[in-house]
Amino acid sequence: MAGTSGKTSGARSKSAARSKGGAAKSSPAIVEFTKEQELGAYRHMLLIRRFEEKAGQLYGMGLIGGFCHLYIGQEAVVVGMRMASKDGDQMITGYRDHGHMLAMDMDPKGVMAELTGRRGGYSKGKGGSMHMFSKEKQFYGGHGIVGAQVSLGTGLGFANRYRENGAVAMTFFGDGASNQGQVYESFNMAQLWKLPVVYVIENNKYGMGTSVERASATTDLSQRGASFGIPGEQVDGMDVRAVMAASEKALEHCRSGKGPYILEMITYRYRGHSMSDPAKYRSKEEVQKMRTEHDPIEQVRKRLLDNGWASEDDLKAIDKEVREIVAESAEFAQTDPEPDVSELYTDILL
Ligand SMILES: Cc1ncc(C[n+]2csc(CCOP(=O)(O)OP(=O)(O)O)c2C)c(N)n1
Ligand SMILES: [Mg+2]
Repeated sequence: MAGTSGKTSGARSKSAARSKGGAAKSSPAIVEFTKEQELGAYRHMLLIRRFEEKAGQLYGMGLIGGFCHLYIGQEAVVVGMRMASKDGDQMITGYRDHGHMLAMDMDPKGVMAELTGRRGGYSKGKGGSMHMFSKEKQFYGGHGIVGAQVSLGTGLGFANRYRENGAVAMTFFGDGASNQGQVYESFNMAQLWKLPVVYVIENNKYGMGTSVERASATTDLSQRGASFGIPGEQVDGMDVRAVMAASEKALEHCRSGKGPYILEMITYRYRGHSMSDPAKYRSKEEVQKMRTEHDPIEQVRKRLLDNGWASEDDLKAIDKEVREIVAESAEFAQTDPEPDVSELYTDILL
């Protein structure tokens, strides 16, 4: 799905991004998608959602050990970004990472098998949910330490600049992570050396059980690079078209040698922080309102139906196809053998 592009329409700029601060930016307009783009985005977001629902089920059945952070609700962010990116661009993120792997076309079987700790998993069943990588697909993890991936992503950008390979490092982190010290050390270096890094802040409104308002002295996270002169924008992260429009602009900025760019994606996670979350910090009504009024997949589904680009039956067929892929991955994740005991001493630093 990389390399696709849509036609830009100025008419719908209201719900798209806004920008201010150091380097003045005009509001990017929403990209009106073609039929193929709508269908592609729909299928990819649905794959992530169904995969995550299945992972949640397997966790409930006791088949997944350790941590498991689901991405449900945030699908448009990673899919829109991926649609704007080119092959060769890298992606790195934190622990809420399954959606990012699927967006980078990693094999759902390998991801699910890693969750259940099986041999065929991306880290041979020894890494689990937060620690998967694929050099082939340009996915660099999967990191459990909040904010750690920001300096690593900046390093990817440094390598791109050094090698002059034209690639951009898409570095994702959360609203909570945006208050970590190494984020600002990275910003300084990235702007000083004009590194090709898009910093994607996924503002899902909470860091574990703490809202952005309670944790952050300033809540417009897109402006966190202002003191370094890094431009930034807030984007409707529930609308895949807005995400793609802003991402295209940010990626182009980086690719043309102007240095890093910040995109704050305003999004929402429907599930708990991890699988063990009492959810006392928000009301059921708040979650329900986001689901019914802003769901990223429903928005595309409605446009497909309204434009006559797909019938209910067509959409059911896509759902069936996606469910089959997910079922196959779950089957593999339960039948593939666990790693051999001898693997206890491999792939580790002693
Ligand atoms: C350095 C560090 N501090 C604290 C934690 C515990 N912790 C795990 S996730 C998290 C919240 C991060 O929230 P955010 O960056 O908004 O990401 P989200 O979970 O919302 O995707 C915290 C504090 C950690 N893993 N690493
Ligand atoms: Mg958060």
